[in-house]
Amino acid sequence: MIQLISAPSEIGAGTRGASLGYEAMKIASLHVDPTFFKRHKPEVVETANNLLFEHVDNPYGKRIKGVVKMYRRIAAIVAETMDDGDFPLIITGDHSNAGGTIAGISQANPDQRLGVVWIDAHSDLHSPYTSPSGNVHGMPLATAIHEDNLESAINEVRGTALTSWNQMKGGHQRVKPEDIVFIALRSSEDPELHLIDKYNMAVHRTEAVREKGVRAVYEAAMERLKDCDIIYVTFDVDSMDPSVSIGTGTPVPGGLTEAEATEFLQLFAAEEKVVCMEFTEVNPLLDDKGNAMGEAAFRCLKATVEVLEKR
Ligand code: DIR
Ligand code: MN
Ligand code: MN
Ligand code: MN
Repeated sequence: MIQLISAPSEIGAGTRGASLGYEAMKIASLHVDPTFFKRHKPEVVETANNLLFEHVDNPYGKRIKGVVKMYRRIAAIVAETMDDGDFPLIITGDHSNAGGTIAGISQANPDQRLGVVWIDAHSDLHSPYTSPSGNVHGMPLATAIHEDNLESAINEVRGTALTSWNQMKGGHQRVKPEDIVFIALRSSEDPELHLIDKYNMAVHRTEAVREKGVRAVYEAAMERLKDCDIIYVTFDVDSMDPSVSIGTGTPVPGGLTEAEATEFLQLFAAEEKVVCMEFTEVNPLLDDKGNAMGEAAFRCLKATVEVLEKR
C-alpha cells in the first residue's frame, strides 16, 4: 500500500512558504480529483516551524537544531511505514527533509545498498563548512554520504552547529557517492562540483535529457544503480523549468518540462527496486500565476501514484 506522508517543514529553506506546498497540492486536487487525498490520506509530521520566529543563532546552518528534530521525526515515520511493508510517498516542505527520509529508509533496510535518484536543479551537497548561504536545504545529500568536504571549507564550524551536523550525518554513511544519480542538475557551487568530480557522480543535465530522451537517461540511471538493492527518488520541483515551476524557493532557468518530469517519475515509479519517493519545495507564496505550481506538482503526484498502484 502507498502511505502518503506530509512533512510541511520549511526551516531549511532561505525563502518562506514551502510549508504550504502540501496545502497547495491539496487545493489543486479539488479541480482534478477531489477524493485523491481521501483515498490517500497522509500521515502528518509535526514541524519545528516555530523556529522561524526565533533569532538565527548559527549562520552556517540556519535553524540546524530544528532540522535535526525533523530528521528524527521523518526518519521514524518513513522507517515505520517501510517496516509495515508500505511504500512511503512523502511530500516535504524544503529539501533538507530529504536527509531524514534517507535516514529512515536506511534505518528500515540496514543491510540493503541504497541508490538515490536526485531530480533537482541543485546538488544539495553542501556542508556547514562549505555552504555560502547557511541554508540547510542545500546540505541533505552530504549527510547521506557522510561528507564534511573539509578540502573546500570556507566556514569554521563549532559548537551546536557542529553537534547538530554530526547528528544529521549519524554514525555511518547511508549512501555511497557512486550510488547517486542527478537529473536536471544545473546549479552547483564549487565545493559541490569538487565532490561530484572527486566521486565521479552521475550527472544528467537537461541538455542530455533533450538529446537522448527521458527513457535513455532513465535507463542510464538504472544501469548506474544496478548493484543497488533498493532505490529512493526525490523530486525537487525546481528541477522543472521556471515556466512551470515559479512557485519554488530557488528557480533556475533551463529545467525539465512538466511532461519530461512526469515521464521520469512514472518510469521510476514502475521500478520494483524503487521503495520510496519524495516531492519537495513547492512554495505557493512565490507563485505569481495563482496556484500553477501546486497544480503542476499535483498532476505529477497523481501520475506517479497511478503507476505505483499498478505494481
Ligand atoms: C544553494 C541553493 N546551493 C545553497 N540550494 C538549493 O544555498 O546551498 N537547494 N536551493 O535546493
Ligand atoms: Mn491507493
Ligand atoms: Mn533540492
Ligand atoms: Mn533545488
